[in-house]
Amino acid sequence: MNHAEQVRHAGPSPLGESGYRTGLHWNTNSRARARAAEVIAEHRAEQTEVVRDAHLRFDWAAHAVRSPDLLRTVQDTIGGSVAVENTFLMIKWPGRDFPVPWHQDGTNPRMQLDPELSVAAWLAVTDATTVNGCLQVIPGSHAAGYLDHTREDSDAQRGKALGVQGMPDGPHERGVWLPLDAGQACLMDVRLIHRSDNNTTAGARVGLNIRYVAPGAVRSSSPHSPSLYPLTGSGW
Ligand SMILES: O=C(O)CCC(=O)C(=O)O
Repeated sequence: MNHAEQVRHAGPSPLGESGYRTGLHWNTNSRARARAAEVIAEHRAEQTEVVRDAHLRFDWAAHAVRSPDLLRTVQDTIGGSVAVENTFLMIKWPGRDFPVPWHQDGTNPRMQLDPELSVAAWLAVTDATTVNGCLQVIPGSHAAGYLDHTREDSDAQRGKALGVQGMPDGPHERGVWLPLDAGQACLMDVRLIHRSDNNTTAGARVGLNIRYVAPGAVRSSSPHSPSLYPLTGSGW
């Protein structure tokens, strides 16, 4: 997929005017915290910030992507046939400089997701607060469609998303914080502009990022299209 083949996809969101939904649960608070403690213990020595393919590596994450409240809402949003296109854990360690710039989950130089047929989820494994790096979103920002992003650089190798061009490095006047307790989740339109800040607390913050797709959602430049992990329905 070269630049000319990218589609802007401006327009309304299957998640309504705001382009996101909160109030979802993927686990109980205490079980989520127990999973977070395991993740933190495993990765503390290396201070790993991004753990890819969490749903293939951890049983708890494989269960999380199918958690009933979340999956039902995903199906209501993009239809009954749902697969996981991508997951990763993001760990923000105390004292590390690791802000995630304003970005959109549904586009990168290698692929683009159809926003009618895909949705992004962010699951709080620890509590996520305004001081440890919870998400900030710009409500309604999906409506302008996919925007130009900065070029890939060393940050991308580190696992960080590419930033939307022209956005500030920090908070935005229209930005809304989305603090979540461990065990809670939110869904976002894949065009919704969002970021997360540094963790300024003494404890690690852990979040599980998921991209869900329906059949036909992925446009890819790679001869090896992403391998999907079907959860429900047919057409895969
Ligand atoms: O986990 C985070 O802090 C945000 C990650 C995120 O939005 C992303 O990398 O797509």
